[in-house]
Amino acid sequence: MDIHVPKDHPRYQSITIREQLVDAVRQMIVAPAGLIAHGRGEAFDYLFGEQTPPPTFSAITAAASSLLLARHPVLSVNGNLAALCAKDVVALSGLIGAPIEVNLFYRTLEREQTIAKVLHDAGAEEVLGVGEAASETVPEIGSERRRIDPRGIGVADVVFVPLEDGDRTEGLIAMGKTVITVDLNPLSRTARRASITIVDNIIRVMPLLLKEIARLQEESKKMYEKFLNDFNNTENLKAELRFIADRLNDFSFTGE
Ligand code: PTJ
Repeated sequence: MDIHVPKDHPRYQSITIREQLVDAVRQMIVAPAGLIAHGRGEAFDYLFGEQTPPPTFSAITAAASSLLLARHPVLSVNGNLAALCAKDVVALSGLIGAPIEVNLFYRTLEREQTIAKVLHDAGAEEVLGVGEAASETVPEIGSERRRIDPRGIGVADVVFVPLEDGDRTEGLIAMGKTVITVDLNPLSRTARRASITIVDNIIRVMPLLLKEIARLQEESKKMYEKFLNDFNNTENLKAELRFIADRLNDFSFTGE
């Protein structure tokens, strides 16, 4: 179904993104549950005023530093990320020399291949994790998401896994990997267990992260280490929650 949304509609971007995801479900890029996940994200985005919350900028700096310091950074891509940000994922991969790996919660070979095609069409030369290539497993995970590619997440020291589920975050952390996630929900298990959680909409995060990495490339390794040492994920999540609480408190007095 083609719907026409006027560009000056106050919810133009949000409606356009929804339509993009609905269309991606039809193409089997996004899992049906991906729409529910997106709706949950949208609810939190409302609480943040649909803008990058101030505490998130230090998480982006820490994430950029961690990716620049990594020996084997890997970008893990699921259906939602492929549907929303394929071009930016490919740009990030090129900027830091990180392989891209498809890793799905609702894993079928057909979806893996379809998502790999989306990434190839966006400019990716190689996409790991498809079919038999994902021959290793993350211990202690029951779902199909335990499968990883030995050339990708298997050897990674730092894994960028936006919109992730809690089990795999814990599994990757238990394997000794640094986990960078993006999650609009600062209360999720992923947000709390990850090494670095960027609390914001992935749509806004990718351009900000690309810009921050380009800026930091001028800096020294010592500076990256300093930015990382200065960052504390738990404290950052508390600051995100205080930001929401203050906003709601203001609304509760002014009503607007
Ligand atoms: O493509 P697959 O098969 O790997 O499945 C992907 C989903 C997202 C369906 C799967 O990983 C899943 O069920 O994830 P969860 O456990 O629902 O977690 C997704 C998290 O992403 C939730 O905490 C949402 O708040 C968050 N989220 C959703 N959309 C966005 C988001 N965070 C940032 N930006 C978004 N656009």
